[in-house]
Amino acid sequence: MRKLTGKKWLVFMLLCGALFLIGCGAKEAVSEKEFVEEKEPTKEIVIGFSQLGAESDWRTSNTQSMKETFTSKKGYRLIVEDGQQQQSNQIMAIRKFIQQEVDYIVLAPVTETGWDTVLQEAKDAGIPVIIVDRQVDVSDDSLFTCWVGSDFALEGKKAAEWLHQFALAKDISEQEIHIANIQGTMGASAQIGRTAGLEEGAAKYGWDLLAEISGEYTQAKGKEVMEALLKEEPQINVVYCENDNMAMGAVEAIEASGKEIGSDISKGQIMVMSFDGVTKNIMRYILSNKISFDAGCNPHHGPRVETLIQLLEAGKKPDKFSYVEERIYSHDATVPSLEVDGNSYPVTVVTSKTLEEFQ
Ligand code: GYE
Repeated sequence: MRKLTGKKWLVFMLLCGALFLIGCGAKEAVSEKEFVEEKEPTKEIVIGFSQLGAESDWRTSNTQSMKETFTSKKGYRLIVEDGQQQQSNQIMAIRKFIQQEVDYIVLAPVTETGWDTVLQEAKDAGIPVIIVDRQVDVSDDSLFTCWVGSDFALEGKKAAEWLHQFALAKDISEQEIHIANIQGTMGASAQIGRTAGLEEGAAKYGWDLLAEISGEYTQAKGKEVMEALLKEEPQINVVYCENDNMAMGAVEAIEASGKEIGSDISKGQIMVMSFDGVTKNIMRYILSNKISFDAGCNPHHGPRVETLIQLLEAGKKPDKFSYVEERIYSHDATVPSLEVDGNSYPVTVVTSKTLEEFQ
């Protein structure tokens, strides 16, 4: 190699210095980029939601609440699968979520039993499962992480207690009460709890519980069942519907039959009782006494599920069961409040003002 001398040496040194400075600058630019990347939310949370169906207004609000909560803006990816009221569809959806390696599975189960195998598969895959709305009846509680929803047995007890208090206040003897129960999907927690409340009340107070038939939580089926009941059991004076869509169907059938709807059962009216109280439309039914009593059932579980997921993300252990608070609605103030299991529950009388709270 030739030796560098004089001017050439100086040029060489200046070049080295310049390269060194460029090098530093480049290094600084890289570390700045790394810093920015570190600060951005890196992990998208993928949630597979197996919704049981789209059978009612309650269900529509429930799905909407999940969609509104788990947005991409907040770093979530929500995959919704509609089970169309078939457990087999829900089992397929859960298996698909496992294959997709989602971070969480949220399950709104159609019925309580039959989940052991597929939940074991999710557990083996290490995916936490959050149950929402209805419950699962599994041999091992560790097959799901936690549950959030309503106390359906309490809702049923509230309805029965209201009917008892109403009859007392109106001087109607318990034996004069002839009830038809339009039940929800058989084996669903909401059906089991609400039916239990009514049956307990009938046994305790001596009501005539004429018929119990499932209307599968839909308006069409509720109407069909009511049409048949009106022919078979003409003495019915109370219809206990286990959700509002079936109640709307029953109302249609009663109106078409020429019978009168209302709470004056001693004057031959048929009184409709129901559950959910989610929409403005239903509040109108209560206002006009087409539905005289409605045990509210809260469908807005999205933010509750988010809280549970955030707790799990933070490495914390949420409560296994979280129950939601709910209201009671009535057409009038005959029964201003209810006592159930030692607790007192106020009854909201629906007015045009109440309507403003609903969509
Ligand atoms: O009452 C009914 C829906 O499980 C609480 O399911 C839910 C019930 C709700 O179809 O409208």
